[in-house]
Amino acid sequence: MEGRTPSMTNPSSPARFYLTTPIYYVNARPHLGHAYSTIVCDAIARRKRALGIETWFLTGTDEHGQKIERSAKLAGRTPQEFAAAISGQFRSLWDQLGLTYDDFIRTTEERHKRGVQHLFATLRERGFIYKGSYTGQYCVFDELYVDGPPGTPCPDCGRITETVSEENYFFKLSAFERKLLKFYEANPSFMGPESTRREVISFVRGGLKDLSVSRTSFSWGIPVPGDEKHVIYVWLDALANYITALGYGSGDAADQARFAKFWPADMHLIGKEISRFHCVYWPAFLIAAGIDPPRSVHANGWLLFDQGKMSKSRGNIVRAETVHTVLGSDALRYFLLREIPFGQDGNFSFDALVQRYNGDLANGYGNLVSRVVNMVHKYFGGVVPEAGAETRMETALHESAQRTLAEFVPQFDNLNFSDALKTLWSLVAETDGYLTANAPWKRPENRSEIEHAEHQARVLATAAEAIRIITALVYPVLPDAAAKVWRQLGQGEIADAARQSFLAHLEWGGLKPGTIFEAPAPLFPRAEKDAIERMVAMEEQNSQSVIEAAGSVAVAEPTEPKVPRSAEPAPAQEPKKKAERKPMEETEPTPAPESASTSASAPAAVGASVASQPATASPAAAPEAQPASPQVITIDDFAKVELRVAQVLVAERIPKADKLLRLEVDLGYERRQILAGIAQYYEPEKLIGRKIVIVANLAPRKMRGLESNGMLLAASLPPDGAPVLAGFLEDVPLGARLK
Ligand code: ME8
Repeated sequence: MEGRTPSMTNPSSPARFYLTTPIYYVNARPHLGHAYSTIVCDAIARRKRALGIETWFLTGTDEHGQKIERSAKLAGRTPQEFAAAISGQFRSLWDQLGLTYDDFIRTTEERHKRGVQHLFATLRERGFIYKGSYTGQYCVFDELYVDGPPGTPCPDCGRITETVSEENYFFKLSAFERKLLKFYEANPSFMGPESTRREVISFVRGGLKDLSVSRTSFSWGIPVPGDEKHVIYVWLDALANYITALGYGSGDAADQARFAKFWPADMHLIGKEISRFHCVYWPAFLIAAGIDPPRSVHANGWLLFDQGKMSKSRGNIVRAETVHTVLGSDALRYFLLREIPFGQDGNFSFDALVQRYNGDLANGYGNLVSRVVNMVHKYFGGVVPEAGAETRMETALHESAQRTLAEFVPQFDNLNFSDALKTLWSLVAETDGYLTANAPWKRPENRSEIEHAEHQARVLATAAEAIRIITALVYPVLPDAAAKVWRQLGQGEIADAARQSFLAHLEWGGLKPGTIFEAPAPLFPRAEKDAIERMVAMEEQNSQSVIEAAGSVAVAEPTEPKVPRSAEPAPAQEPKKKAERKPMEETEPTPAPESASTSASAPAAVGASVASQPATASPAAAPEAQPASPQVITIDDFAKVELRVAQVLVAERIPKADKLLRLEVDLGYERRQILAGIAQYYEPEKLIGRKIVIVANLAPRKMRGLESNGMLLAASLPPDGAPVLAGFLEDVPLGARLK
């Protein structure tokens, strides 16, 4: 099935749509950055399905490689256990947020392993993989080969690279330089945004070297078929998920049919930092294997928090669960899509989130729906009246709705979500203005009762129709709220409408007279000032908890309480940029808005902080038995021990001392020598660049004529006390004190 000749063209197929998120590393739990990419895909998938396009939306987790192997070791778990726990957290978060992925692939699954080995074997058979040797620098964090001498920092993350020297398999990437440039030229919409396109093209123009696609220095990966001491390079393994999930490499007829139907992918949505892998390596692998490249790769910008990319290693993360609990997942979706022009970096702050929520959702769309549904109930017993002939004002609103439709569709479909929502909210504002200008709740003295009833019918039926259009268009972004409004408008289940491709037939006039409205129900209870405080407190409390609830994987967290700075100070008053709220006309029957902080679904306020706890491992993670009668020390005794983070700069064996290594470590404020009895367990070159924990105030000692100024911290594993050095999942500054 993969033997088709690559067409090198970019035809779009309207009948089906295959889109994917990156598969996320399981070295750390999910945060808002991961949620962002997955939410964008969910919004696209929902719209495509509601247009009647057969859609396949894939997400999953990337579970192999040295980084995962090390994280698992630090947590005292096997890589399998560790990966399963974190992968489960991703999946359950996506379910909690109501994301409608069609498949969730884990790279540790058999179907994936089989497909990757098939791909590797195909590339080898076709002459694109050969054996050679590699000595050079490697960044374990980014799983990236880096040019330069030992000690070169990784160009992506700045961490010191490790020197690897291995016999490896190589992929002939150098053969693809011209082919790729021609491919990009022939397919101008292959990658976006423009900045990504320029960056990728200039990278390829700079020359492509053959790529090492196997490793022998660790084993947590997929073995090279027929040469099992090699594991396949984690990026070749990971990228292949997009085809193995469709059944590539399987002999099964149903799998083959699915692959033939959905490949090539219409869109790989990724974060901008992994464009090179997706726009250079991936199409090269595919073309080499005789498979069509994907139709497009689109990079989202970074979600920033505290001025930096939100990431576990910086420790500046916010969890999607927090926003979901306090404001609901629609609020999060709306904020991310409206606030950040797709493709650009954008700031996240609780303050901005609550402003958007109150301004656009509670006071905007939510208030408009509530006004109209209430008045249809009050004046027409909940039955949509006959609108009658349009006046100039109805024609204006009707034409605006048609203009909105015409503008929204290309904006959304070109991933310009922010402008699409801005366009739609102009119609929200216009409908609101139309209602206020026509004041159906007020009968002027010169208008008869019959005339007034006609006026009310025309205005309310027209406003309700505008709401129906708005709701249909916003459904991919606000699926929960749209479902509620659809019911209130007497349209039934929006999921059924989506299955019947309602977005393909959306036009003015669909709300029929005689339709029976359901009872009004609150959509977006106004967020009170404590909503921000609660979210900040939830994050603060979470950053201090040491045990991951979902997988009971022990992950040491920073011991300093982390209050996200940009959310500070939690405003004591209403958010500054409060959106205009229309004065409530005396007789307008709009119910008083509820407050988000008092809504039934919101939990009680969480305490602002919990006492700082020393990092402990779960029982399962502590392989050594507890001492029988632990000696108790006071906090003052503990405070005497100065534990600090240091980085290994030099590591070498000491002649005639087979257990000792001589290390030079950097504490940020000073460099010092330490002798450590770990030579039988650690290769010195593998320690260079590694961050460790040392006892910094230990009296100097002389060993073998050399002075040792400190001691390393390591777990001691039974039966023979093998040391495992203490380290961090997050990036921590040198010299940081452990308390
Ligand atoms: O790179 N802002 O996995 P990963 C926006 N396993 N998006 C963000 C983000 C942020 N602050 N943080 C993360 C990997 N993301 C590889 C991918 S694919 C074959 C293999 C999103 O866990 C963004 O989509 O580091 C980014 O590309 C992805 O998460 C990286 O996830």
